[in-house]
Amino acid sequence: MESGSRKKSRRLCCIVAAVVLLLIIAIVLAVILSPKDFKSTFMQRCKNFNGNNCAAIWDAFQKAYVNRDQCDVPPEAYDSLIEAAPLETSCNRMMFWSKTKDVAQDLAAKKNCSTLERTLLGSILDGLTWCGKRGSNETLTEGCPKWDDCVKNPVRSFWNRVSAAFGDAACGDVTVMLNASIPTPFDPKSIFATVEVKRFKSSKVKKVTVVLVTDMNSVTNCKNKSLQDLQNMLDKGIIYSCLEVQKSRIQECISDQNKSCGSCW
Ligand code: DVN
Repeated sequence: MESGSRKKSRRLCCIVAAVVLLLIIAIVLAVILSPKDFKSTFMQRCKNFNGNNCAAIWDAFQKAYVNRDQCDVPPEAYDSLIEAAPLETSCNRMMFWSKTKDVAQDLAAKKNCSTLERTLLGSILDGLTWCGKRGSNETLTEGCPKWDDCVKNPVRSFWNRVSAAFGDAACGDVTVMLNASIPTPFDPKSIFATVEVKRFKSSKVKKVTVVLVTDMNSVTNCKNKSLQDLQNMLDKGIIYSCLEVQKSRIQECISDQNKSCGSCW
């Protein structure tokens, strides 16, 4: 015969197990963003950023891909979105990156350098997936083409289009964070190479500084052939420099409140 106290402890542990199970289910459901949640996430992020004309920005955004073939959404489809939400940038603080997303975003979040993902459109859509389909006015978040499934998919075309606008806006001293742990830090197939650096004009961009992030896995340095290709691609008149910077040093700098972005190297 079970004593009263043992019965109580059994009941308690069942309640705790049920609560934990419910919590796990809630977290899993929250992670799988439904179309309705996609729009509410879009609007919430827009409002959190500055809250200006979010409804108009949403309308311009979904017009690019709704009721269209999922592999027939060119970057130009987002032109009216760029008009509705022009990229806000400031000279001498713009930071581009390639294969260094985490450290670049960490630095931009804590210091006064700005990446595309810190602009209104970049911050709203970073990390999200979306598409439409013929015959429907819905925004889908499941069953959408993956990045490499087709070039003109809604997500890839969005990033190509906003990256073009970010490259066009480049001005003053520009930084690009590249990865010394890969043999070709300046990847000719990357968005930075195919879209952004082509738009650096010597009338606006005075200097490009490559911050080559090094760590114990580094396989190359500033003498890398692909970095010479980058330098040769630049407009005449744009000063080029390359700095090899330990990842640990950047991470220390991120935690140092008094240092600004550019003083981390
Ligand atoms: O300068 C930056 C920034 O301004 C951005 O607009 O473009 C530049 C970064 O793009 P990139 O030069 O192509 O650098 P990456 O690191 O090769 O790719 C950047 C991002 O594009 C990746 O982080 C992927 O985004 P995700 O999934 O991490 O949110 C995406 N991407 C690129 N190639 C991909 C891919 N995603 C999936 N498969 C691929 N093959």
